[in-house]
This record gives sequence, C-alpha cells and structure tokens, in this order.
Amino acid sequence: MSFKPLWELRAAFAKSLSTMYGSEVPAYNTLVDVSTQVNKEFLAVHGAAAERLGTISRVTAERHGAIRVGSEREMSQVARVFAAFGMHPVGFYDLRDASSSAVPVVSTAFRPIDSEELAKNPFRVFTSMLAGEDPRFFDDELQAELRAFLDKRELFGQELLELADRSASEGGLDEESAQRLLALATAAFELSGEPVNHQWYRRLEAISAVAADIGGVGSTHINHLTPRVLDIDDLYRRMEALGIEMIDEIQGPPRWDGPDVLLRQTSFRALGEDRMFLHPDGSIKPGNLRVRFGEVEARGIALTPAGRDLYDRMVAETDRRLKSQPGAKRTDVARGVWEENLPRTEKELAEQGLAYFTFRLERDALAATKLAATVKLSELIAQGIAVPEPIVYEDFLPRSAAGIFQSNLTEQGSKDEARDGTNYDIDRMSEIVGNTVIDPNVLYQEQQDLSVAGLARELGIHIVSDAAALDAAR
Ligand code: OOG
Ligand code: NI
Repeated sequence: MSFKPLWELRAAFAKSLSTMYGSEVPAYNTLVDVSTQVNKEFLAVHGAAAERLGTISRVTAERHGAIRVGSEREMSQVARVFAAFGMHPVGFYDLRDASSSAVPVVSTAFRPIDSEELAKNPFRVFTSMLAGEDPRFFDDELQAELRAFLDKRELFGQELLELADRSASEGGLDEESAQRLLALATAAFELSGEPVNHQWYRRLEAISAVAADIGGVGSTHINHLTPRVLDIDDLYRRMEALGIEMIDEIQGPPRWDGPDVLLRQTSFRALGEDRMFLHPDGSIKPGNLRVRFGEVEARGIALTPAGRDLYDRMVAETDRRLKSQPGAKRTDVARGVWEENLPRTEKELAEQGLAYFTFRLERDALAATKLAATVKLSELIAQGIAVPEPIVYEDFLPRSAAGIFQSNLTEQGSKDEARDGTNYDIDRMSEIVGNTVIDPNVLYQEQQDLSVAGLARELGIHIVSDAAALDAAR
C-alpha cells in the first residue's frame, strides 16, 4: 500500500479544507477563481520575475486558514492535529492590545518550517486561543462559566488524535489511514449545524464577538481560507467590479515601486449565514450569524529584526502624518513614507541587512576582483559577486491580524482597562502547545546562513556579517 509522507498529507488537507469551505461559503470560490486569473495574467506579463517569491505552482496551491480554540487543552490538541501534517507552531501574536475592539486572543501559526517542505506545500493555519482568564474581558463568574462550558466540549475525537500522533511520529501514513485522518480532520473544522444557545452566545457577544464565536458554540470552524495572489491591487479592483464589497483598504505595506516586503492582505466582510438558535423556552428558531469571511494576501520579502524596526517606525510615522492630515488616504501617506525611508532595490535591502536573502554566486563579477581571505557579506553584495535572492515572508503581522478580526466586528465589545491582563508570551505559549514555539527569525536566519556558508565554500574564503566584522575590529 502506498505511503503518504507529511507533505502529501498537508497538500491533501489544504485541498480538502478548500473544497469544504467552498461548499459552505460560495464567495470563497469566486475569490479563488479571481486569484487564479490574476496570477495567470501576472505570470504572462512578468515571466520569470513573477516567480521570485515562489513558483507559480506553489503560489496557486498556497492557502492559509484561521481557526480559534477556547482553552489550553484545545490548543494542545490542535497542535497534535497539525503535527500530523508537518505543521509546527511558529511565532507568537498577542492581539489583545493590537486592536481597539475587544479581541481577547493570543495566537501562533502552524506551518512547515524547512524550505523544501515550504516549497512543496506551505499550508499554514493562524490559530488563536481565547484568553479566557484575562480579567479585563471576563469577570470571575463568567470565567468560571466559560471554563465549565469549554471543559465539557470535545473538538477533536480520540481516533483523530491517535491517528495524528501516529502520522507525526512515523512521518506519514498508509493510504487508508491517511484518508481517515483527512476525513476526521476536515470534519473537525466544519461549521456545525447544532443549534446555538441563544442566551449564552449573546451574553458573550456583549463582551466580545470573538469570544462568542469561540466560546459560544460547541465546536470550532475554519473562519477564513486565504489564497495568495501576485497582484493584490488588481484582485481588489476585480472583486469590487464583481459587486463583492471589500473592506476599505489593503492592510500592511502600501503599493510602491520598490520591493514588496512582508505581507499585504485584504478581505470581504463576513456574510450573514443562517443558523439555528436554542432559546430559553426550549424553542429552536432560525437566526443569523456573521462569522466567516474571505481574505486574500500577497507576500513579500522577510525582514530582519533591523528591517522590522524600520517597518514599525514607518508605520508609526504614517499614523503620525495621518493624524495631522485628516481625510488623507492611509495608503497614499504610507507610500510617501516608504519612498523616503525604504531602499528601492533588493540589493540595497541585502547590503544594509534589512531583509533575508539566499545568495547566488556571480562568477563574471568575480573575475574583476581579488578577494581577501575574509570578506564582509555586504562587500560581496556591493561588488555583485553575491547576488541576493529573496526569502519570502511565511508569517503574519499582528496589526493586520487585529485589523482582520476588527473589520468583521459590528460591536466594539468591552474591556476593563483598569485591570492588568493575564501574561502570555512565546514561552508560555510553548508550554500550552506542548512544543517549542519557534521564533520565525531564527528560521529565516538559518536559511540565509546556510546559503552564505555554501557561498564561502565555493569561494574558498570566510564571509562575515557586518556586525561580526565590527566586533572583530573592536
Ligand atoms: C485570524 C485573523 C488573523 C491573518 O491573516 O492575519 C489572520 C482570525 O480571524 O481568526 O488570519
Ligand atoms: Ni488570515
């Protein structure tokens, strides 16, 4: 019987969720069709340059999903499910303070971590956990009720968890077990038809719609599944032309004529969906909930911590200018800030250590130079000997994530700012998940270092970073 390795399981899982989500949220299919069309045309116009941040086959199949769970127990279980597909926790996001509305969650993303696995299929799931003990949102009484409600429900059955553990430890599954794993895992993320307890849901909703979506129902569900596009501005226009109302703007960096960095995202608002509600008098009546939406994204180059600092400063500068220019469009203001501050070429980004790259040796440039035994990476780049090839950003942005949550809320909810929040950080999240939550920068840096080491071998020299050269000179 044929054996399915993790990456094949992961690709099949993304596909199976996509089919399921498309049947539940038909506008998602439109989004995927338009994305595919945009990518095809972009490739036709730009040729090989279109594939600098991933091959067209990777990009076409590329999705990220988002789910929300209620408790530490559920978080540790979902981690086991994702491990079955070679998806590991990367990055920590605290959305509680990243938004003006009440978004009481802390998050990580499960994704493949090495470059070959990412190239085969990069499926990732942004996974949020309700911060149910945070007193700014939930008083003692509600905390206890939430705990009791969440302790009783079972999101992932024993058979699913056992199959998942086997897949993770054996690096895949036989065909028959693989089919079973896929069916059970997909079903675990389907919207449940079970009636929603009206009183309980609305009580949580008064505090936070996100809390109600997570803790007000008996199961979890994928709340969006995001395709990747090569030209998000083009996609945005086409969706609006089709009469699908998009949120006001594209989040993240503005469009400009320099390199695309990090992540740009936009979405259409959650659509009203019919759901059945159980009322206190025992009657079951139809109602309507808005929880699931459609998001799309364009990915750029991963930034180093120095590049990320610059990015954060540019965002702050954009905010500052917007305050003094009411009525101006954020993206226009941001473009001006970008043009003043961000290098316009990949080569400069690499030379200044602002973004992550792998490097290709350009032998022609070598002929003109005599290299010393130890050379700074930035010099090799400047001389055109090390040609930078971008490493794509595989992660998320807290501000955009908060914006995505927020754009789908009708009510602000409530938050008691006078109280101290529960402490969560990447280490605490690792304990909860039951595995180390990896710092994404460590992964990008490793990929870059490996490439630089290969280059050094080819050239028979030592290559040092600018920081290391500075240290040595001291
Ligand atoms: C997750 C929102 C974050 C993104 O792309 O930033 C996210 C959620 O709505 O549960 O998916
Ligand atoms: Ni998303």
